[in-house]
Amino acid sequence: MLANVAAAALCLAQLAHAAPQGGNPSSVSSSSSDASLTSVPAPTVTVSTVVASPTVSSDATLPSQIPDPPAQSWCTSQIFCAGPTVNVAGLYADPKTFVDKPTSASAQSVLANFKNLTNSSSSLTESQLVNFVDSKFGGEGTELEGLPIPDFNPSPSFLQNVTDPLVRAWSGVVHGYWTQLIRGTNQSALCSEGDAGPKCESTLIPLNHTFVVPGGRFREQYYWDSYWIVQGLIKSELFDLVNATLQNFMDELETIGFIPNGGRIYYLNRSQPPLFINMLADYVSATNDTAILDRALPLAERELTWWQDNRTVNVTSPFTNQTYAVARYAAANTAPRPESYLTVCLR
Ligand SMILES: *[C@@H]1O[C@H](CO)[C@@H](O)[C@H](O)[C@H]1NC(C)=O
Ligand SMILES: *[C@@H]1O[C@H](CO)[C@@H](O)[C@H](O)[C@H]1NC(C)=O
Ligand SMILES: *[C@@H]1O[C@H](CO)[C@@H](O)[C@H](O)[C@H]1NC(C)=O
Ligand SMILES: *[C@@H]1O[C@H](CO)[C@@H](O)[C@H](O)[C@H]1NC(C)=O
Ligand SMILES: *[C@@H]1O[C@H](CO)[C@@H](O)[C@H](O)[C@H]1NC(C)=O
Ligand SMILES: *[C@@H]1O[C@H](CO)[C@@H](O)[C@H](O)[C@H]1NC(C)=O
Ligand SMILES: *[C@@H]1O[C@H](CO)[C@@H](O)[C@H](O)[C@H]1NC(C)=O
Ligand SMILES: *[C@@H]1O[C@H](CO)[C@@H](O)[C@H](O)[C@H]1NC(C)=O
Ligand SMILES: *[C@@H]1O[C@H](CO)[C@@H](O)[C@H](O)[C@H]1NC(C)=O
Ligand SMILES: *[C@@H]1O[C@H](CO)[C@@H](O)[C@H](O)[C@H]1NC(C)=O
Ligand SMILES: CC(=O)N[C@H]1CO[C@H](CO)[C@@H](O)[C@@H]1O
Repeated sequence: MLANVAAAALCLAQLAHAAPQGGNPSSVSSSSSDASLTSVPAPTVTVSTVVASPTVSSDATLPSQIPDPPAQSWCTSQIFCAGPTVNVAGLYADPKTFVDKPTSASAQSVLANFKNLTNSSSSLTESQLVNFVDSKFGGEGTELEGLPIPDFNPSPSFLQNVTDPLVRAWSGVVHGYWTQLIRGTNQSALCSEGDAGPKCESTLIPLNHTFVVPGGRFREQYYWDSYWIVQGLIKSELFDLVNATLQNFMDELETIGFIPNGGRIYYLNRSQPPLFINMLADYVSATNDTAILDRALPLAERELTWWQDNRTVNVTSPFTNQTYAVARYAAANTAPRPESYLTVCLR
């Protein structure tokens, strides 16, 4: 079996939600003409197009194809959700790399090209697949852009309360990481409509407001990560970014009906701890912006209903015969997770 049984290191990285990349924020290039102490220019988001690094030789033939996992009604992309071929070939150390690459042509034509390639499936080699992916897919994360934080205050008041000078200096550095983690959707990089449908296909769920990413492979907005991000943003007095984060979640509640795990279609049947209402409460306490509640409260009710209807079971205690409503995680999914396909934690 050619499956790339990814190393435990990856599992650790997934758990740790990898630290922001980009190094020391004080070294952010100041190319922007109006750069000043309080206006930090947009970071250059390195859209690292990871180079394929298969663990087998390039002329190795792919394993005979295992049957496709059952198609999932909620994730209909034939390229990114169902097919195992690219994933079992283990082109990248992280299976998330492939599913975050938008196609460079219509889904229909990419699938036709692939079908053509696999006509002689017994001899399809690792290098043929690398060439195919390189020519038909773009860089992972290319639809996102780094954004500046207007009027970034490098010295918010919480820092004055940190008495130990070393801890204060370190807190200032951590505060500076915000400048590396602000993203927007690059609208002109999204797949546009052509005469015969979308000109390309991508797993990204585009968001209309600015957001903060956890960093590393987590290049989208995430649900419960945002709860912790909001705690920090409030300390850092970056209230507009909290508002924008909440606006994105409200958009998702309106358009999707619940808040998915993260901003990719392969997360559409998974949520995360439902902390929207806590983020909202923290934001309103910190800002007194009660105007947000007109839109937010009905949507918070909607989220609660979604959890009650889709994620709650009645459990009767065998000891007391009392029945309790228990909310739990669940996913209507019987296939491998596309972004963690065949990833096995060894420890
Ligand atoms: C399929 O392969 C043939 C032979 O190499 C080529 O002529 C044709 O253009 C290919 N079609 C597609 C859709 O890739
Ligand atoms: C590969 O198979 C497809 C679908 O059966 C067919 O349309 C195409 O012409 C074949 N290509 C080659 C190169 O044989
Ligand atoms: C700083 O400490 C004072 C005194 O404990 C407290 O009143 C104030 O809220 C603190 N400020 C911040 C920004 O945490
Ligand atoms: C946005 O996407 C367009 C089209 O791909 C590209 O030319 C432009 O450089 C992107 N902007 C940023 C800031 O990445
Ligand atoms: C929060 O964001 C919304 C949408 O962009 C905007 O209309 C509203 O004015 C913002 N609220 C504050 C207090 O800035
Ligand atoms: C973003 O705005 C566009 C255009 O107004 C809209 O069609 C789309 O549904 C919005 N996205 C979300 C997640 O609300
Ligand atoms: C919010 O409003 C209350 C009541 O007017 C006031 O006591 C409190 O200081 C305000 N908080 C902020 C953060 O402005
Ligand atoms: C989930 O809940 C919503 C609204 O509460 C309901 O309309 C929908 O049918 C439920 N979906 C499933 C798969 O149970
Ligand atoms: C749990 O019990 C309540 C009260 O009897 C009922 O309304 C609800 O539909 C039950 N929920 C489920 C998931 O069975
Ligand atoms: C729980 O209910 C069942 C059936 O109604 C009964 O047989 C059992 O004795 C009850 N147990 C307790 C602890 O009340
Ligand atoms: C149970 C569940 O989560 N169902 C959802 C699966 O995803 C589709 C598409 O987003 C939703 O409509 C379902 O409610």
